[in-house]
Order: sequence, then structure tokens, then C-alpha cells
Amino acid sequence: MQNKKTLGWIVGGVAVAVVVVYLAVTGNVKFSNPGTGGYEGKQTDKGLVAAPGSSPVATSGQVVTPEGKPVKLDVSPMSPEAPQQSAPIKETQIPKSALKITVSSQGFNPNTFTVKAGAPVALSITSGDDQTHVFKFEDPSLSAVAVGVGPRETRLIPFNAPGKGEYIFYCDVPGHKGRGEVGKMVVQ
Ligand SMILES: [Cu+2]
Repeated sequence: MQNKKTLGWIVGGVAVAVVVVYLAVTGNVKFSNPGTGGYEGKQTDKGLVAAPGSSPVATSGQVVTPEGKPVKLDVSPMSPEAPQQSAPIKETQIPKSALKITVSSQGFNPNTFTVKAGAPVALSITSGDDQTHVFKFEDPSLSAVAVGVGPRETRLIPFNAPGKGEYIFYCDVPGHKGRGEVGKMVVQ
């Protein structure tokens, strides 16, 4: 009995040490709001930044501007009130909790993903071929959630999932939607 207890302390201690070392090495912490799942990023004084240059997620769970105000999703992409996409990043820089989508002339992969209403989402878009692609939603209420990537480039954009429903996304480069670069976000 005593041995089991001792073993438990040792296992627990090792687990804590592993987590501490992981955090020290990566600088990443996992952000969890009740019911919103996880959101990972680098802790800054503005909030969690999922990838360099992208908007932070405040402790409220909201994606915010550098001034700390919740971003707007129905404005022009890249405008000051819009969520900011990251600089080009390596695929190894994509947080594990991010939704990772690759787009090529073959379409989006995956072409459907599910998120929870109101939850902070880190969406990474990778060009899987030698072409430029532009991720965009059809619904004007999500006009600010748009990402352009050059050939083989990856960028990430954070946003809070809208209300429940289905939202079609597509590639806005002429001719790309027509050849099948279309997908669907399901918000539950
Ligand atoms: Cu495209």
C-alpha cells in the first residue's frame, strides 16, 4: 500500500516536471474556457498569440485588437478592426489545437470542419501547390475572416466562431471555386 502511494507521487511528480519543461521549451500554454475547447498560443500581455503577427485571444476568450477591443468579423479583411492573419509560418509553428486546412487545385483538405459557437478558433491555411490561394467565407457576416497564401505558404487567422449554422467557404482566386475549391464550416 505504502509502495503504491510512493509510486503515485513519483509518477505525478514526473508528469508535472514534463509539463513544466514543455512549457519552458515551447513558451506555449493551452487556453481553456469552459465549453470552448483549447486554444494554444504564446502568452503575451495582450493575450494568447497563436502565431507571430496574428491577433491575440484575451482571457475573455475573445479575439481582440491590439487595443484590447473584440475584433469585428463583418468588416474588410486586414482592416484595423478585423482579426489579423499571421505572417507566413512554418507548418511546425502551427499550434496543435489549430484547425489545419491545405488548399490546392484538388480542393480544400479537409473541406469540412466543425467548431463550437463563440469559441476562439485558430485556422491555418496552407497552399499545398505552387499557386496562390485565398480562403474566404461566402457569408458577409464573416467577410473579415480571409487568408491569402502564396505558393506553399502557411498563414493563420484567429476568430471567434459565429452562431450555430453552416458557413460555406471557398477560394477567391478566379477559377478556383469553379474547379472545386469549396468547403463548409459547421458551427454547433
Ligand atoms: Cu485557390
